[in-house]
Amino acid sequence: MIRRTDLRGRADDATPDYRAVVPRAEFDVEAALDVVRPICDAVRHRGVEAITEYAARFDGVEQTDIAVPAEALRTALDGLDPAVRAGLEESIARLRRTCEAELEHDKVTEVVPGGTVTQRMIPVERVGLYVPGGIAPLVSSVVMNVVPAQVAGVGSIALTSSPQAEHGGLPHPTILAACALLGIDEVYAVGGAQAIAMFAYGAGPCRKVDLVTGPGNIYTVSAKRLLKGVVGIDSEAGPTEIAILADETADPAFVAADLLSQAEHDPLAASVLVTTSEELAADVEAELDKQVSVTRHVERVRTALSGAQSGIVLVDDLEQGLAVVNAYAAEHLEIQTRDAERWAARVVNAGAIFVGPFAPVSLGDYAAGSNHVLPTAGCACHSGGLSVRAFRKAVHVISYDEPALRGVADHVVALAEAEDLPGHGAAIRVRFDQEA
Ligand code: HSO
Ligand code: ZN
Repeated sequence: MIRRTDLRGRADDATPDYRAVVPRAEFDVEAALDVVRPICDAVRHRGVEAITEYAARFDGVEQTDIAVPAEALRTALDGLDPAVRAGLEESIARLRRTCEAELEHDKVTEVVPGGTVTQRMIPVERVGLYVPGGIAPLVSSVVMNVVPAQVAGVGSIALTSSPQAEHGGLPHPTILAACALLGIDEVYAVGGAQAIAMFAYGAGPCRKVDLVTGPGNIYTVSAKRLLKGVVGIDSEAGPTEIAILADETADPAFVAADLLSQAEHDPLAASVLVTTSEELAADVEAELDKQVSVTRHVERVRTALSGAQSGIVLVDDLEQGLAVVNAYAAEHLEIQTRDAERWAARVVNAGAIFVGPFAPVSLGDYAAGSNHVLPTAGCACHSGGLSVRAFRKAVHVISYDEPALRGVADHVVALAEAEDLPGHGAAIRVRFDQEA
């Protein structure tokens, strides 16, 4: 069911290009741009009218209003299963703790006497949060988006999720209940690329936002790429990925269950095991067969595991394994090896790192206190996951008195001359020439 790649003996290649050989999804965001561009243009020019046309076409719902009424949010919370409510409350409390601890405070640096630069952390004023509702109603993504935005101090938070025909054209009731639990009252029943365009341009009752965050499918990821600049975006979070670096000490049942857990998201999900142990590889394959046969979303899981984006990669040793997982830059990376902490400390590219046999990705998906909105498709090379930082801007406030400016005036003038921008130098001189 899952393909194998054997990289043993390749570590001595001059500069092994593991990026080219690790399994990778054929997830062509650029190609999807052609689909997404007319949708975004239509929402820009025709607003709600275009959004409701797409809801009819893609979601099979006839909408009269895209805003979710307050009554529906209240009813959803009243009807929420108590066990799910308790789970959400625990998840919210844990994530809030981490977010509060990570809040950066303003930093004042006295560069010279009388000259200070303050890094002021200013919350983004208005954000639009996207919560996928298509394949599965990702209620936990409500928590992962809303909590950091709230802790960051964002004043205006709007949330959207796709309308569901079986729920009267509203998003899934558990998603609505989570919004109500978190005090979010501006909620829209809009999904896909049209939701990102609604946030970027504003449409009907939804005012334009400054920043859009949240995971999504190829169309929402593509719309985010297209509209970046019109609106701020977090990292591109597309179909999920798990990589596991394991040696012979790993438990094959744990490894297989974790690979399966992310394959369950999407036929395009990627599950990759990088291991030094041929025996573990064989045991994991056997476990996968066993576990897949009794899993609920068997077709989706099989498609994901047998796709080109998934696989078992055999390596000579953990040193080579580390090079492979760093090249892959997985959204989620588990380390199930001897001395797991030590290997984890040397990982440089991963959206989130899960250390040891008792920190599975599923824990992070719901209730570790970490965020599950993470960079995919190799974006972990340059970006981290969603956090309070994403919802704030670090703005420098510059304050110099006269002696402090005088002290650096000649340097500024010299640099301005070097750039052939004498007006810059003059703006310094004018302050002192008047004295002469
Ligand atoms: N693993 C997904 C998040 C998720 N899992 C939501 C379950 N619900 C991407 O990190
Ligand atoms: Zn998940």
